[in-house]
Amino acid sequence: MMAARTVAALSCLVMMLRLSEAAVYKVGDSAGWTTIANVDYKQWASTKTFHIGDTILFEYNPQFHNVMRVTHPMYRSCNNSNPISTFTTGNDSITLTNHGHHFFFCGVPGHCLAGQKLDLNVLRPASTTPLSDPPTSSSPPPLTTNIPAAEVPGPSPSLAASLPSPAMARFTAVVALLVSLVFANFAS
Ligand SMILES: [Cu+2]
Repeated sequence: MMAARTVAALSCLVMMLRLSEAAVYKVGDSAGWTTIANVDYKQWASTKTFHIGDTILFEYNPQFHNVMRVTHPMYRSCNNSNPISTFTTGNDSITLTNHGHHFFFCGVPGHCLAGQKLDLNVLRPASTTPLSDPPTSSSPPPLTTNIPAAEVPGPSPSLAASLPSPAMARFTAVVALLVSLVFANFAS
């Protein structure tokens, strides 16, 4: 009972930490990148808010599909003759590095026409997004992307030792929070 509450509190904390980091969106959610599930990728994209630094993940069987990034005219006409880039692993992570529309489709003949196409719009960085905010004294700056502190609940000593001081301060704050959480649970 107590353990379950602690676990719930910890997962809450991890989720809160992840909210401040770049998001990863699996295209099509559980259906993935496919033609058989009749996924409306336009609808899928419209339910998300994409920001620079977010990652989209295309999961599919590479025997049957691929991913091509294309221009808007190519997207509209399902023209696969000259893609900007092509991905074929079946597990393709693409980090969104610039704002505006990003056009993708499956380059296997007929699949784009069948609706396996994705147009997503990455929002222009606003002054309110944490990415462009200058660090303030009241809140520590967000962890840089090459430190996977939010991915592992208990960073190894070597990782902790290599953290720069702002990240170290944040790490210490998180540990303090964890300790207080555990104590709160045991006290109740
Ligand atoms: Cu396909």
